[in-house]
Amino acid sequence: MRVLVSGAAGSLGRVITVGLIELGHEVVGLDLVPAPEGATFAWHEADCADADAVAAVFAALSTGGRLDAVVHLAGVPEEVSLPDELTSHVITTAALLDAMVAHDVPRLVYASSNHAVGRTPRADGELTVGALPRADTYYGVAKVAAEALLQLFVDRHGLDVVSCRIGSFLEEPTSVRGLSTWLSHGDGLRMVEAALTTPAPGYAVLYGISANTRAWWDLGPGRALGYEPQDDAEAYADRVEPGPYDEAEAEFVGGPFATAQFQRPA
Ligand code: 15L
Repeated sequence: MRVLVSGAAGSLGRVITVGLIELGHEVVGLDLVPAPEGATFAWHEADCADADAVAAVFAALSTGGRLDAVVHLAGVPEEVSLPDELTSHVITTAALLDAMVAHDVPRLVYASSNHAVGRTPRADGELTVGALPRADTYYGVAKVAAEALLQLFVDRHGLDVVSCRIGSFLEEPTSVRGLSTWLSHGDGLRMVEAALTTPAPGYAVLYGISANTRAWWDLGPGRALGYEPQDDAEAYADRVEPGPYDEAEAEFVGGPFATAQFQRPA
């Protein structure tokens, strides 16, 4: 497949671009910043929040053959102001979707987040894709809105979209919560590859974590789309020290994002 990866220079992007190339896909990177040193694939520097800039990238790409999919990883990965969150996650998604419709690009894989449902109490039991939107931060609100926009474009234009509500994408888990929410680099790639290739998903949601012994999110929807995680955070449990916030972080799905330190005026 020929795949455009936004946020290609980010922590997810650096792993996913290289991994997709190793799997035999043709990757085009898109980011605000120049390609990392040594990158061997095509790269466009543009702000995904700038619809004209995104349209220009798609126009340039259309001369090089058909684009099969977009993997949208761009966006601030933390809590900032509400307007900045909406720009970073919703406006960027809109610009990419409009360009996809204009150029008949049929599929998008979205890096959504557990924080879209992060305010769900852990006491409610295992989190399934049926969980109602319940953001823990403005970051989470923006992810909810981006997911709604994606669903709208699936309904209006017949696109295929998989929203991956990612847990903690790290080389290894670093907290007690992470033993439940970890997504390994290898499984992150498996997740994106499944979301790119699963036949005709329409609009689908999965929880992006590894096969963690202590998981409290349902892996069934991902498995139904062909995502078979191979790693388990438990292998690192001995190295994870208990922290002062473990108890507070265990109350809600979103962990630290659901605690008072993140509360600020809108
Ligand atoms: C996310 O979505 C964030 O981008 C990241 O900073 C972590 O907070 C992660 O979720 C997590 O929940 O561990």
